[in-house]
Amino acid sequence: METLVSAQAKKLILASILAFAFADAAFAAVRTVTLSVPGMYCAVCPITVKKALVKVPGVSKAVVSFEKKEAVVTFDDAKTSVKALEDATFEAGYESTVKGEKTK
Ligand SMILES: [Cu+2]
Repeated sequence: METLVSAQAKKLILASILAFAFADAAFAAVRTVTLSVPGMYCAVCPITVKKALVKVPGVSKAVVSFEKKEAVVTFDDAKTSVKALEDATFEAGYESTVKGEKTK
């Protein structure tokens, strides 16, 4: 009796894990975030930042503005993360933080 219950419980747990994994995959999508990059001090800086960002696998677009001191990055949520984008600019010499996200 007890083993039957626990077997059913296991099945239920497994089912919910699977459901969660599928739901997660369905939500993985293309996202556009704006990173604040305050350390850019001349017209060449955005080029360096852009190069660093587009090198990240999953990034499809990076528009870097020196005037606004920000980078608008479009990326595939399943392949990369905001953290990876921040790390990429940091490694290029520019600290960045998320300013906002564009939602459709
Ligand atoms: Cu510069």
